[in-house]
Amino acid sequence: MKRNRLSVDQYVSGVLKGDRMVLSRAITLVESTLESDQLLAEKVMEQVIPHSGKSIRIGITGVPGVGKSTFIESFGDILLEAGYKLAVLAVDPSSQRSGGSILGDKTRMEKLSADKRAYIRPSPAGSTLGGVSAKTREAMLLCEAAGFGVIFIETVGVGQSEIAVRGMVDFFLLLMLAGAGDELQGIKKGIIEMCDALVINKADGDNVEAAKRAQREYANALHLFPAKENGWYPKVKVSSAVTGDGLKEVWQMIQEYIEKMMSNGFFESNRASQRVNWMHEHIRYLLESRFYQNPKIKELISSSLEDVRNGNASAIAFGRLLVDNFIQIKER
Ligand SMILES: Nc1nc2c(ncn2[C@@H]2O[C@H](COP(=O)(O)OP(=O)(O)O)[C@@H](O)[C@H]2O)c(=O)[nH]1
Ligand SMILES: [Mg+2]
Repeated sequence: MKRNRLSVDQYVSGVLKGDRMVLSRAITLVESTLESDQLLAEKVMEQVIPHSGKSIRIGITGVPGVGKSTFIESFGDILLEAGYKLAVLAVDPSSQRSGGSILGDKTRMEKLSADKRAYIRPSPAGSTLGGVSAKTREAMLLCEAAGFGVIFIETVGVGQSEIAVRGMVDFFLLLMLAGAGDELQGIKKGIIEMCDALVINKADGDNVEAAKRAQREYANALHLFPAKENGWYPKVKVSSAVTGDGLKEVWQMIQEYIEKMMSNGFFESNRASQRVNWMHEHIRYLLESRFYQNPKIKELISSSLEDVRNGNASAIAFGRLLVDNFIQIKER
C-alpha cells in the first residue's frame, strides 16, 4: 500500500485551518502503529497541542442500544444552533472482535455526518485499551485545534473503556433506561461515582411515566452518596433522543457544571491531573509496545510459549526473565 504522508507543516497548518481532509489524515497518522508514522505524529502533536484545549469535552456511556448515537445526533442540533462546531469520537475496544458497530453508528448520525459543522470519527483501531485511549485523546486534541468547540466521546458500557474516557473529558454522562421494577438493581456503584449526570433516555410515548419514576428513584439513591470533591452532586434527567425532549435541560446542566467548575478552579485542576495521568499512560503504552515489538523479545516469547502453556516453565519466572532481558537490550 502506498503511504501517502504530508509534511509536519502541512498537517499542522491544515488542522489549524480546520481542513477536514487534513484533520482526517492527521488522525489516521496518530492511529498508525508504524514507528516512522509515530515519530511524525509526535512532531505534529507537539505543534498542535498548544492550540488545543478550548473545547468542552463530554463523555457519554451506556449499554448498547440505550440511544447514545441518537442522543448525540439530536443534541447536535442544539449545539449547532448555539454556534458550536461539534466533533464526535466513538471508542469501542470490542469493535474489532465483534466486527464493528461503528458503521451502524455512523449511519445513525446521518444528519450530523452531512453537516459541515460536525465531524464524526469512528473508534481508532487498536489492539490494546491503552492504545485506543491514547489515540482517542490525540484525535480529540486534533479536533480541538481544528476549531471544534464541543467534543463528544461515545463509549460502550464495558468498564475499562469508561475509565479511560472519564480520564480525558470534563463531563461524563451515563445514559440509562427505565427498567421494569427495581430501578436500583442495575446500578453499578463505580459507574455512578464516575459520572456527573444520569440521563434516563427513551422518555417518550408509553415510557414517560416509567422514566420519571426512575428519575425520582435514582435521584433518591444518589442522595446517599457524598458530594464529590468538586462540590457537584450528580444530577438525574430524563430525555428522549427521538423527540428531543429534555435535551435543552441536559445542555443547560452541562453549561452550569462548566461554569461552576471554572469558578471553583476544578476545571483547570482536573485537566492538570488528567495531563499527568496521560503522561503515565503514555509511558506504559510506549514500554508495552516497544517490548512486544522488539524482535529479540518476540523470538524469546515464541520459543518459550509452549513451556509456559504446558506448565514446564513458570509464567512468573519467565515474565521476569523477559523484562530483565529487555532492559539489557540496546534498542538502537
Ligand atoms: N423511543 C425511543 N427510541 C430511541 C431513543 N433513543 C434511541 N432510540 C432507538 O434505540 C435504538 C438504539 O439507538 P442507538 O442510538 O444506536 O444506541 P447506542 O447503541 O447507545 O448508540 C435505535 O433504534 C434508536 O432509534 C429515544 O429516546 N426514544
Ligand atoms: Mg452508538
